Amino acid sequence: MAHGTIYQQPRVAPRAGETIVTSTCGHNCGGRCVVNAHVADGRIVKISTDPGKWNPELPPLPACARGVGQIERTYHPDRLRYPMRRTGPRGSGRFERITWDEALDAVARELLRVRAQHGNAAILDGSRSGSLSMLHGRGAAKRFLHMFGGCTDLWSNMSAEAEIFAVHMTFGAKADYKSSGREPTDYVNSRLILMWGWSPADGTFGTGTQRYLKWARQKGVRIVCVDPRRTRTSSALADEHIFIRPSTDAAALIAMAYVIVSEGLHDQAYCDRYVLGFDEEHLPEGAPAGASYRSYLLGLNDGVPKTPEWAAEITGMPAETIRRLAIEFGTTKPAALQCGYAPGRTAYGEQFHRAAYALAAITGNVGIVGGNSGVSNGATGRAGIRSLPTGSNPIKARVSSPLLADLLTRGRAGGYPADIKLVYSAGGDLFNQAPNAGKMAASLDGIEFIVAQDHFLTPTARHADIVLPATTFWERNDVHTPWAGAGHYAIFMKQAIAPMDECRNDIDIFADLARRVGITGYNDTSEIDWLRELTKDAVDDFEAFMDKGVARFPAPQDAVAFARQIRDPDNHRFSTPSGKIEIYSMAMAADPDPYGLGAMPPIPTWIAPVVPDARYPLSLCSPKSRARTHSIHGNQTDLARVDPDDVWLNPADAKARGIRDGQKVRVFSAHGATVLPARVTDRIAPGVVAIKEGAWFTPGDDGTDRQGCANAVTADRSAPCGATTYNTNQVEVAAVQ
Ligand SMILES: Nc1nc2c(c(=O)[nH]1)N[C@H]1C(S)=C(S)[C@@H](COP(=O)(O)OP(=O)(O)OC[C@H]3O[C@@H](n4cnc5c(=O)[nH]c(N)nc54)[C@H](O)[C@@H]3O)O[C@H]1N2
Ligand SMILES: Nc1nc2c(c(=O)[nH]1)N[C@H]1C(S)=C(S)[C@@H](COP(=O)(O)OP(=O)(O)OC[C@H]3O[C@@H](n4cnc5c(=O)[nH]c(N)nc54)[C@H](O)[C@@H]3O)O[C@H]1N2
Ligand SMILES: [Mo]
Repeated sequence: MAHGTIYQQPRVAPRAGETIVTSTCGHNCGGRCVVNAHVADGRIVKISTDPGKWNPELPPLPACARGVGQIERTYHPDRLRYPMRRTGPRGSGRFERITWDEALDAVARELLRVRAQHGNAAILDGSRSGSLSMLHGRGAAKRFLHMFGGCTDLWSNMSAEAEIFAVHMTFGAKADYKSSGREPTDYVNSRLILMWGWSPADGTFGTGTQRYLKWARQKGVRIVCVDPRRTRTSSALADEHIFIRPSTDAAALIAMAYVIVSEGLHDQAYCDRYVLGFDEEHLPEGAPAGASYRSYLLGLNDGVPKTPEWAAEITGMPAETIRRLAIEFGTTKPAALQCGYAPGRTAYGEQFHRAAYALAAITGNVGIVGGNSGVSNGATGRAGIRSLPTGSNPIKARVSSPLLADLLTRGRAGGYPADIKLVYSAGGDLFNQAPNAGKMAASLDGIEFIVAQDHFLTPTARHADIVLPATTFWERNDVHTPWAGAGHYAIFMKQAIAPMDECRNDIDIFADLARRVGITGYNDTSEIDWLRELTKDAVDDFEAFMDKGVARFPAPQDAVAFARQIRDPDNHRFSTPSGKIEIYSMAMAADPDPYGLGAMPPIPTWIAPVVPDARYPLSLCSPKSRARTHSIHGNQTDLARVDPDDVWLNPADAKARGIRDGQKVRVFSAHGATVLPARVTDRIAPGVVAIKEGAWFTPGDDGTDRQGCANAVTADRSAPCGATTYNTNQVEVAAVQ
């Protein structure tokens, strides 16, 4: 395993009396930046970041407004400071202060009672991605619940399950989506970059990604963006922007493949050697005639050739644009398709990613310098750094994450594996971040006990019976690795201040609970010993790492994933059943419905995601806000100014509804409603609206949300692969009188 070189990134000079402590945001943000606390008299008085100059070999790791906003967050007047017990109805926000002993006794008692009366499956792990660092992350809750005998799990990844699934089916079981893309250092080697539903300048996707893209652009790489919104990334970098309706991307990619194949622009030699299922000559034994992708594209079975005209109807992209883009992608070598996760957070999200990888494969762009698989993560992975071991869950009750509201509403009567009686939420805000918040809030009557461990009285914590105040990352030591699996470095998150008031580390809270419920061996190791242990395969000089803050590891041998499989296929097979890139997935053919969530065809296929409904004519997408990491920072008025909440509406759609820019509007769907200002802009495609995800669900007496929470209107629907479907939702918008 590669060992690191320890660095101190450049720092802003401290003022007299200040010490500087290096850390990084522990939250589920796509960046992993240097965030320095200037500490004086035990208080963070300022946050600075890496002022280093651009150097592609040793890139600076500068923080954004959210990193700087950590000071407003840490000392926010609403911080939870002591344990509390609910005194009013659920959701009323009425609580009273209690002692840690009272709180932990109550939680332990309820855990034991629910386990005895209903079994472990009645306990739901509601923890999520609030903290993803190696020690004080989500693993603390999992480890506890697993040792307690297990719990029901929301198994699917809320961000990227469609990509995770599609990577496994296409590139093989051993391919990790985090390292199935390419290092940003390779962007400059492309001749064309096609950014598809990917805007790292809005939704950070690797620290420095935007800077590397700019570098590529300066070196003459052409950049085209396909997105329902003209994003900040697109405005800054793209030679061309193409609008598309959300949740229709597979159709556009399939039509591009049709053009490339019918014009003979595909790389037949590459397909013959590396690809399964492109044409009839390369199908596995037993596959029915006509099962190849080529046959599907040409409409040999269903009589529907997947022409640009066919896709134009579905996507709103002009047929001529699809044709031109396809020819450009098919004739420019190397060309890199860079996808975000968002188009996969749709009703058939797996088809989007599979169609994207297929396009990259038939043009011979997978595994070559300057090309890309379609995945926008890096090629590094975690460089051998591990997180707190959680053990495995003895209970096999698993539910697809977007179905949470339905699980809580219907339980076993609805075909789910359990009736949930207790929800343990440590570092998650699921009642806000999972879809259909209104249904969620209405589903809690049957739940006997909710524990929330957090920093604030979030929309989730408001519903809890017991609220426990946790430390923030400033109040403990930890280690973190890059979110996007690129850049081969790690940051030591050094403790800057003492725990605030009565706040405690999650792992210590669970250790106390473990003692109370009779678990032994939950944690016998000190914080620093854990961190030394978890990093030992990557970091030689742990003391220096603690002291200086950044460890850089050697770059992976190949900057582009799957380079070995392409260079030396005899010795390096893809880990698919056939050993090739599977446009035709043998695993999917053998088991089309592995999760009981709907059947999936073995080749990328367009499946219409919604039945048109005249009451809800607008397609909603809910991208990331620059002022938040999901719901985190949602209560910070200063930071909110960076990216105010609003609903983007095309001028034509606004005019048809008599809506002016800045006017308050009601956005509603079959599932609920929210109110927020309209932003009338030609930066969004006609027929599409966008609300930035993560605003705090704040329903009024009529159930209408007051603060622009996207999940007030989203459906609790799962894709067949388990993916969330935030970007497949139909709504209507009306002016508020
Ligand atoms: N500022 C900020 N950055 C973040 C996060 C955050 O909370 N805040 N969270 C991080 C996390 S956990 C994740 S998973 C990633 C998310 O990463 P992504 O999923 O890549 O990010 P999104 O912002 O959801 O969407 C990216 C772009 O896709 C567009 N889009 C939405 N729906 C569709 C569609 O159906 N088709 C097409 N073609 N485009 C579509 C949006 O307009 C947006 O510009 O971001 C990470 N970065
Ligand atoms: N409409 C819509 N909804 C979405 C998305 C979308 O695109 N559209 N994107 C989805 C995505 S990509 C994701 S990843 C999920 C994220 O969903 P979550 O992981 O539930 O969201 P966060 O808002 O990050 O919530 C984390 C909570 O953890 C708390 N927290 C942070 N650090 C700590 C800690 O150290 N200890 C404890 N105990 N608590 C801590 C925070 O205060 C916050 O309340 O949201 C999803 N929701
Ligand atoms: Mo995510």
